[in-house]
Amino acid sequence: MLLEGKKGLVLGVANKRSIAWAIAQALAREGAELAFTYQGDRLKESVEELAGTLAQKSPILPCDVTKDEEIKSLFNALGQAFGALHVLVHCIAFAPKEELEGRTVDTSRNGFSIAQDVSAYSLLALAKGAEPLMEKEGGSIIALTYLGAEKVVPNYNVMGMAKASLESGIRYLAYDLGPKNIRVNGISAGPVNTLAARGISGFTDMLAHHRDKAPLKRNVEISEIGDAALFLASSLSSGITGEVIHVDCGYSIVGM
Ligand code: NAD
Ligand code: IMJ
Repeated sequence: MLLEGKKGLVLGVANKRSIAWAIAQALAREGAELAFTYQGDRLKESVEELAGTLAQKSPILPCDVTKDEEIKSLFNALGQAFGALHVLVHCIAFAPKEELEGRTVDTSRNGFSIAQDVSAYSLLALAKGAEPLMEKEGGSIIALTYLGAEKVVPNYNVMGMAKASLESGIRYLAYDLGPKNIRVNGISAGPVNTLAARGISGFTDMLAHHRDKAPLKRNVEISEIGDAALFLASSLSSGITGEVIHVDCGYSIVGM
């Protein structure tokens, strides 16, 4: 039991296909006690139903990351329910749909701002909220990112810039929070067929391309992302902070 006695917060569960849910299952398997957030009433029931399948009863709290007051009440409620926090998992990204097609040069100021706010600034705001609960016993913050931060991926567009900002944020947070024994790392996952991916035109072709080019000649399993998050959450990774680990069957190392 790698996470026996540890308390974690998982943000970004929408349904059973969510990467956040695969990570929650891996953490729970190793004994972590988990709390969940949902974005808006529309997703409340779905998160309650999934969390209900875990052995322990989980606090389930609303959190739209664009709302300062929801982040504040989240950590107030978590402080009362948990006392200390050891793990925070950020699986949140959003850009307006029209920005994820066509040319990046056509990105609107508002689309850029929303992508950065939801997908990158939110990590800073959540880390600040978690800090008083995490500094008690040390902790691990984990955020999900994508190759589009480093290389041009057609249609990823403004989300690529948001993920570049998120990855830089991981390093600056690691620097600030390291003295408090709070580690901050990222997982750069290969493409997975989730809600956030399914709407994208040509996604099935992208999965096939990824599978053919990746050294392991297959796509990543969602449980492999869960296991990597478990590693980063546990003391097995105690010397690692400010790092982004690729869990992509090796795709990102290939030049041609
Ligand atoms: P998903 O749709 O299941 O999860 C995205 C989550 O973001 C949803 O739960 C949604 O409610 C949440 N969200 C969006 N706006 C929010 C807001 N304002 N406040 C709070 N929550 C908000 O899809 P997913 O693929 O599991 O995405 C999780 C993370 O993984 C994202 O950061 C995504 O960029 C990243 N990622 C996904 C892939 C992929 O191929 N699916 C690959 C690499 C990285
Ligand atoms: C998303 C767009 C374009 C190409 C893409 C993706 N590829 C992958 C994704 C190749 C793997 C999925 N991904 C890594 C994401 O981070 C998705 C974020 C996202 C998805 C949507 C769809 C619905 C919507 N807004 C979104 N905002 C962010 O309206």
